[in-house]
Amino acid sequence: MWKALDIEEWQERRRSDLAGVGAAVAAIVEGVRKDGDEALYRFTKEFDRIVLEDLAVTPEEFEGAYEEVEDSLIESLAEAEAHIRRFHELQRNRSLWLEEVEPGVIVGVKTTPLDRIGAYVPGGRAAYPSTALMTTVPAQVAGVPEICVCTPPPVHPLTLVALDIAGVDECYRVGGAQAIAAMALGTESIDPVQKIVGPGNVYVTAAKMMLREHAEIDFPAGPSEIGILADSTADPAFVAADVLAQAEHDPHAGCVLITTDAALPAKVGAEIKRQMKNAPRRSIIEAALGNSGYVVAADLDEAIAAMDYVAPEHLSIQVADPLSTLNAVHNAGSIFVGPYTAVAFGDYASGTNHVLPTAGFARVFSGLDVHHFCKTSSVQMIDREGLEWLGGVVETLATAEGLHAHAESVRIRRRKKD
Ligand code: HSO
Ligand code: ZN
Repeated sequence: MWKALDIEEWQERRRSDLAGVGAAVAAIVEGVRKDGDEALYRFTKEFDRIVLEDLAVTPEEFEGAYEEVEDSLIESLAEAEAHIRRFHELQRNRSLWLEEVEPGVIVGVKTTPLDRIGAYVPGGRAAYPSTALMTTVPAQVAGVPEICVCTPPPVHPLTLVALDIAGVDECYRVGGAQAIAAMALGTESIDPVQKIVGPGNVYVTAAKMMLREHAEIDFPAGPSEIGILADSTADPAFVAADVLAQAEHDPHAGCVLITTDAALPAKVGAEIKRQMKNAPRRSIIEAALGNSGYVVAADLDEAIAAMDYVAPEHLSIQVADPLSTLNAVHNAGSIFVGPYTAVAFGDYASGTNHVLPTAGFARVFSGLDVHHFCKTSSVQMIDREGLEWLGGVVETLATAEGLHAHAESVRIRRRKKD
């Protein structure tokens, strides 16, 4: 189970899982396009084995959810929400900045939130109130006025409490590829959104990628992964605990340990065995360990290069000098520095976002943040002085491109007497 890995093969496999569900997802998308709400009821019956009475969660259900959740849990959710809000507020751009870069030439950027976004909150195997917070709080901090949430039935009261704490009241009980299709294309009950964010299984991720011409997406965020960089100073019990915490998410989760210590993998393997004995989610863990293993590198540079190739969703650094390793790595969705920084802190409560690119996509995408919910417009403002300062350059370049009217649009202004 816990074995030496060929990381190229490993990565190849994570990508091909997505391609394998393309035809099934296309049929679901077509169903929603054709039949709207009726298709959502039909697919929910077929896939979730639930006969729905209606799609939208009512205000009474939001209110009633509090009665089913313990007070201490509500407090923990509220505290996590506050930390997530604080971290994301730190990312917010000024809504407008302008700077005079030459006399009479002012440039700047105006940031505007999107009008309506969709957040996918997984359900099924477990309730994910933490993901409800991670997807909606940054959108709120960005100033998005309409936030639409889809989550598979039965909707857990904890998810509703989390949404309520975040200040979101539009939620539909629909999951899977059909939820993504509904948010991208719109149905009788669900208005279409401009962008869809949030993690999901391979069906959800494939649907997001397929519907990009209708709604922009954050990035592929599929089954969870961890990469651990460790040397001989790492505690095998901590490493094993992080592996198991990732493995319990999903049978498709994947864990890679890359180490400079040839003796470490066996110690971690023994710890995994010991710690998983009484794990409640043992069968999921066992399946995920089938997609997991280790690589022994000659030195730390080689280990870092291999981890950059993996570009893991979560990177845990458990080496003697973790800050210099942090400096040296390039590709990871979220980075956990030092032996005490369990990935679970970022999953729930440090305030960083846990919606992150998987399957090597951290090479090109960043994790979810406030910027995903905004767009920017560049701004320029030229006065008479700037017209003289820069007008000649524009005229010369426009003439060189043979674009007479461009040059003239500047010349006509320069000729004008005040
Ligand atoms: N590790 C998951 C997030 C999560 N963990 C939710 C616990 N709950 C993907 O980053
Ligand atoms: Zn997790």
